[in-house]
Amino acid sequence: MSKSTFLVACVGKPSAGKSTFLNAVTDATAKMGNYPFTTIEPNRGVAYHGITCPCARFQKSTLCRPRHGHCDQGKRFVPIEILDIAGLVPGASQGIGLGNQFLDDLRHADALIHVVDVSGTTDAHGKATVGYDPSDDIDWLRQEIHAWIFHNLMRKWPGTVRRHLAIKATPAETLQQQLSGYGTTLPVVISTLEQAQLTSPLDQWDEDTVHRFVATFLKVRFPMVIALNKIDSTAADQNVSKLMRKYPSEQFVLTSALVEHFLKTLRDQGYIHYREGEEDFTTADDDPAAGLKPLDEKLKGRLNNVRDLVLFRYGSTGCQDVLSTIMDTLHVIPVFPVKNIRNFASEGTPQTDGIFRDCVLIRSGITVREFAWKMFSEAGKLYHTAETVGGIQVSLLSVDMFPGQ
Ligand SMILES: Nc1nc2c(ncn2[C@@H]2O[C@H](COP(=O)(O)OP(=O)(O)OP(=O)(O)O)[C@@H](O)[C@H]2O)c(=O)[nH]1
Ligand SMILES: [Mg+2]
Repeated sequence: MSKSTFLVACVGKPSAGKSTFLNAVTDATAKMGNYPFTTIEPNRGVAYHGITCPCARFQKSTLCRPRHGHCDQGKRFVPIEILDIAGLVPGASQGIGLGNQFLDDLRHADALIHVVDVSGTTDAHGKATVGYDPSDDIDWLRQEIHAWIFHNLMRKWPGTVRRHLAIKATPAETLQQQLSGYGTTLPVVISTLEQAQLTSPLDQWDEDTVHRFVATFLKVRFPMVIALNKIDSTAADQNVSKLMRKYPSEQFVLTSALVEHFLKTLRDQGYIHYREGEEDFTTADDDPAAGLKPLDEKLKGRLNNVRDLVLFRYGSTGCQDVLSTIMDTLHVIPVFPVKNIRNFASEGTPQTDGIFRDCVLIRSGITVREFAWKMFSEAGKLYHTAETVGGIQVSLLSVDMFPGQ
């Protein structure tokens, strides 16, 4: 995947279902297991976000040839990279469990999915139990990510402040430099300072001020959607209501990663017709002419349970909804960088090689400079060699520039 691919990382305690979720929404085949720390090395997979491609409105669909993903007559499927990391436990930022090196895997994520096990069958360390109340999991996980960033900042704080005073930098410039390892740009730091209402000089900041900064930075830099997973289990309803009452302003999506993965597997084996995110599937019994393999009694029973416990009750397995919720709440927009604004060809390739070859998903409100930074070597160059149209330097071609798109 290129550096500019939108990256979403799954976080959560061991056995919450992060790897199952990854396998459910991508073609990855990550190891899944009902014991803690099944995943040690991060797993990656590619999911697709469906958007309208501008090739359709210019009646040029036959020329559209995406470099990544694909375009089906104007319906474009843009790749999103999903990262699944090792489970985090309380104290992870201080090295407990498998330690804090795994937090480093999150540094370049554009957004996080916190996979929470609402079945109550695994404790905070991912060990099998009964009747566990998951309502504290959201707080402690956020605290661990907070502590990881806070400690990284505080370790170098005296030196940071000395240098800050010596070179007379602005607080935003100094903090951006300290946070550059998290792919942080100056506008992100400025926005964090504004939202946290921090105006005092950096050399007057105490630990509480740094905590306030980090808490806001976390929200701005690593926005999070929470997948309440294992809704197919018996205690799920009760725990879901508890969590929703406790956190009325969080973005929750109810999921059964296991069911989504199961349905995709049966589809690939020719037992059912099923499309990701749909509210039902078709079996040979439902439609004898569909060319599907017959089901034995055991499979029929399992599929009946899937309908009763998940699909009829919740409308879908929720896994695709997690991705669309991220795209909606972050106001992610597609941008199509082109070399030539008249024929939509790309840098370095003639129009005969196809048009609208690149599509980058970005959070709306991003500046051209930030975008060029995000694309770095690939589009940084495009940005500098952009066309002049009617006396105006046009750096980017974005769907936002097409009214009615
Ligand atoms: N009932 C049910 N079980 C699930 C669901 N998702 C995952 N599981 C089960 O939960 C267990 C843990 O799943 P994994 O995907 O390996 O969990 P993980 O979060 O990646 O765990 P670590 O790699 O140890 O951090 C497995 O036995 C899965 O089958 C679900 O939606 N419903
Ligand atoms: Mg795993």
